[in-house]
Amino acid sequence: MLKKRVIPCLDVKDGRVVKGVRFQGLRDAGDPAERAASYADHGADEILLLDVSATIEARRTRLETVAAVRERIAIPLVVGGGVRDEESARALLETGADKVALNSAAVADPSLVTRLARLFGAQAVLIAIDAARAGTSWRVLVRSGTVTTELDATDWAIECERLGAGEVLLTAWDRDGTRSGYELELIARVSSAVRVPVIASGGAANAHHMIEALRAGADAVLAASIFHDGETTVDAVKQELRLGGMEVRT
Ligand code: 0VR
Repeated sequence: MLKKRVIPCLDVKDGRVVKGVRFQGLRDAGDPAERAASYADHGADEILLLDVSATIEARRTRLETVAAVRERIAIPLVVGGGVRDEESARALLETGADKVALNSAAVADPSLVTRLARLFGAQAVLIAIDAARAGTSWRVLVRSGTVTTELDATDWAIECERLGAGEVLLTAWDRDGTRSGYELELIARVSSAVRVPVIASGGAANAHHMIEALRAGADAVLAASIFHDGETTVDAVKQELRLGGMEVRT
């Protein structure tokens, strides 16, 4: 049984960690390198750095953020936000990211998934799917949740696996920052539809929510709010996951 991963997420805007609800009302949540080092010291299995800066200029400075975080942690580092093409992906990987996460650019040009997987390996390419509930299914959102596409989230995950993505980062927009629990039905649908690992994201309030998401089929659980606000720590939730019968790395 593959060990389950706990992945703190650092949403970064203009070089600072931020956190909001449904991607809105972003408040300052500290320095990325300090946060990453602390989470790694407390047993994080991986760190996701998600650049949510709007301006291209702010995005240029994010390589400094990636380098600063890279210096502080030895665990895998995933970087997403504004990955548009081979050049921007290569710049991130050369700066120290182990994997890149694609969202809007992949929706705009699905062949980019295949090109990056061929260049860097499937294991280095995540498809980040931000999904908003639409009746009994979920639609794919792009551009930081501001544009709803016609794409069904599960169909899109299947397509991206076919195109060569090595992992799915599945964020439930409705749940983001709400501490109301993960979107379990969405996780179950996507994780039963693809063979690649699925990272559940959005809504975690505690280890119980994480156990629910893992039992629904996720291979890893991502959280931001509860870690940034100090409500719990990575090692505390991993201890509870173990007690809940989950295989986690020590
Ligand atoms: P919580 O654990 O509920 O705080 O959320 C985890 C995860 O959903 C968020 O850290 C992250 O995916 C939110 N994403 C975006 C964004 C945040 C601000 C602006 C844009 C985006 O485009 O994903």
